[in-house]
Amino acid sequence: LSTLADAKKPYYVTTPIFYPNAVPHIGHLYTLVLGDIFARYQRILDPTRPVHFLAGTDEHGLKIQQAAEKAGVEPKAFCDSLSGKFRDLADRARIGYTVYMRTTQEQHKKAVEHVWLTLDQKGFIYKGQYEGWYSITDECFYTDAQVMPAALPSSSSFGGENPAMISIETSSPVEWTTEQNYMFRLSAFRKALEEHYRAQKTEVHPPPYHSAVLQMLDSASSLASSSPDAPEPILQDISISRPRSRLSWGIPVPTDPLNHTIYVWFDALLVYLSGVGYPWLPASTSSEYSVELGPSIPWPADLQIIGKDILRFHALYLPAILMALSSPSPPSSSFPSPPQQKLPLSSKILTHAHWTVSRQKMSKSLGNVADPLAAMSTYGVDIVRYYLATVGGRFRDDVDWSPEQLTKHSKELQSLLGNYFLRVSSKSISAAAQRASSPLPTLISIASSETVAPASNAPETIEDPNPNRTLLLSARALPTQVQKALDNLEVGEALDEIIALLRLANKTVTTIAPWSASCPPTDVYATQLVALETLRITGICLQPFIPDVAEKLLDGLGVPAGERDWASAQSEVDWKGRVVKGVRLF
Ligand code: ME8
Repeated sequence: LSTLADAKKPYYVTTPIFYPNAVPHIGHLYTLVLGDIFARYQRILDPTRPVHFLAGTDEHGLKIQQAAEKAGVEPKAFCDSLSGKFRDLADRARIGYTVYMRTTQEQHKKAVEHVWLTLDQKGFIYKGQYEGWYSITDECFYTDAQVMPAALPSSSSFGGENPAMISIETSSPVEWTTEQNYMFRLSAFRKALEEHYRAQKTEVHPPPYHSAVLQMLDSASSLASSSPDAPEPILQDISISRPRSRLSWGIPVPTDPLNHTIYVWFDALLVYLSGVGYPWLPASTSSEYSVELGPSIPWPADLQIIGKDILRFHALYLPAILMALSSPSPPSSSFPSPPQQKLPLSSKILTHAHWTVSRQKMSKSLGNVADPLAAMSTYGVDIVRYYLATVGGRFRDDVDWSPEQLTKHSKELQSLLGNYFLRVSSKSISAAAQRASSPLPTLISIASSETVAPASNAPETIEDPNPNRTLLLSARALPTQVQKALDNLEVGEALDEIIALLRLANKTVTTIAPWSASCPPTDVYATQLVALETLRITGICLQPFIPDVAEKLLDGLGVPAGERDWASAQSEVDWKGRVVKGVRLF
């Protein structure tokens, strides 16, 4: 059995590594919660499959260098303090990451150097002149078409001949920059990337973002082919270093350490590999080798979760770097043959929209942020997690942060789940159920009990003749529905299924009214049994989303630790002899 389990490729989910240039806000917690939902879900879906979950901080680059300068602190000390705050936030929110990587760690730097040297040997890096509009906030270059003059009052001293420019997409200020940089041959991979995405080998979800990626490959090509001497469409090469005079806070280019620093995004994207042990080198150091990714290596990522702001980096740049690392050396290469290692691309990229404040993107640089620690203290960790997951689990549209909505969702969950648990496990109901005479109903007998088919001319509002049976069958269908939604990366839909079941459960108990003196004890017994079974299944399914509350619920129901996985939610249990203790969940 253990060899079988060992043979499974671990499940690997990643979140972006955040810039520790300021304290984290709700947007960061949101992405972490999404990562945690999938990590927890996989752990209970298949407890024999190891799960790796990477989070961390992205600590190099101009943005951090400038923020540290402004604070009057050495960059490393600056990052130590702020990276700790991101980690504390993750811990407070019960984010079950397995690796928290900081790009200032030696293990990461070594991996980045290894990639640089390998790509250099393979001929994918060259030195060139680079010009463009650089945004320090976004840490990237923009083309002329991607920037516009900032709307400034006409009296502004920035107006006139040289208006300040901003990125059209992010509104971040940009400045014209001309540099001698090391370049990466991104253009060499346009066709391969296009084929890869057309064949859906990596699925970018939701689908509009998959189309957006294909469009980036297209528009990049049309942009380039508009130039008369471009013989065929290309995706423009990218600059992957900065002169040391401008950027000293970063990993030095291994072949030119005194003059150039590696571009922060080239460095950062490799964290997904360095975090799980890349480079996976064989013991022998011969220059010609081939390393198979063994079953214990988590790469490739099964799921990468990102905000829509960083799609290009994850959908184009990282895949191109992986393709370059996996490709053979060009025949003309005068270097000894560098390592051959096939590095597949990630399976799925979940791209989410943004949390806004008054419809403007919440951002560290703008400072218009909601504080996740304050929110969790006010409302509770699981209530905030639930709100982020249910409202933010649709991914397609930006969502405005709203304490009113948060309160509304919180009340609904407390009522549908918390009050329901207290109601159906109350002393009076338990006492009435004890008076039921044998033969006692069982889940099997309830599930197979007859329902009287309504007459074909019956009005549609006819009462369900067997509401307990209906509820039990709906509860049994829940794990499959939630699984389907989560496998499709539809977090909001998964929660919709759970809430719909809880609504039905509440309606059922209200209809039957087991607390009324006229309800026969056998019906009280059956109602309580079905309610507890509904709560057991719901509790198991809720674990990925609200782990503390789900734990309290399952503890209260007396569900043993070994029976909280997905398969247990789908199998029958015998409630006889179980001790249920109704507890406050919120
Ligand atoms: O981009 N709404 O770091 P970053 C939702 N270091 N999510 C948000 C958000 C918002 N308003 N604001 C931020 C970087 N996020 C790079 C990443 S990865 C190799 C390097 C989340 O600190 C969202 O996931 O700017 C977004 O993609 C990420 O934080 C950007 O964080």
